[in-house]
Amino acid sequence: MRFFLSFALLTFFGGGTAFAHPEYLNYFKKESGRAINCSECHLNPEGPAGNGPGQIGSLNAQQKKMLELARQAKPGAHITNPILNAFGNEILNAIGHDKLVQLEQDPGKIPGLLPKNSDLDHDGIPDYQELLDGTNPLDPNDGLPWKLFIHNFVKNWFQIMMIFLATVSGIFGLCNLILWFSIKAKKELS
Ligand SMILES: [Ca+2]
Repeated sequence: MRFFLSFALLTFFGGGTAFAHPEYLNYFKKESGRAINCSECHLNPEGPAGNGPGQIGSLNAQQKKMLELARQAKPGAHITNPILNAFGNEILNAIGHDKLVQLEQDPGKIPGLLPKNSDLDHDGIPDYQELLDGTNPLDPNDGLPWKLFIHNFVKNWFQIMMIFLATVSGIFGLCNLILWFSIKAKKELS
């Protein structure tokens, strides 16, 4: 499972200097016990520094303006940072740039500041919880197995119940058919 917090490169959050901020990454890596990489929050799995797709060096003039606006994001903003993915932007807009930079020293507060009902990949596990779990909030197939099981069971309980009833009915019918053949055979022999 790929993970996360490319927070390692919330570079951009730091005010424009392209260097890594390992505090976020180290915190959630330790808390979840899972491997984490930049693609959790950034468009490029290598993070923001570089000239590849989704990295600062590849931004055009308009995207650079968006990046500047993102550096001024306040809590509740609706800004798209061109180097962040949907989850990275969710964090930025929920917390705001300045507060997020402050939380570099206390990353454990970040999940509590995210929307409680946001589930970007619709897998039934809220984004903030996936952050804590070390799973990818943008991948519906990446989640703690038992949480995904519960979500899918609740979501598909009617179909599961119908399959169960059909199976039980089929077995019951087959048993009675065998019994009928057995009785008939005994009568013919006697
Ligand atoms: Ca989710």
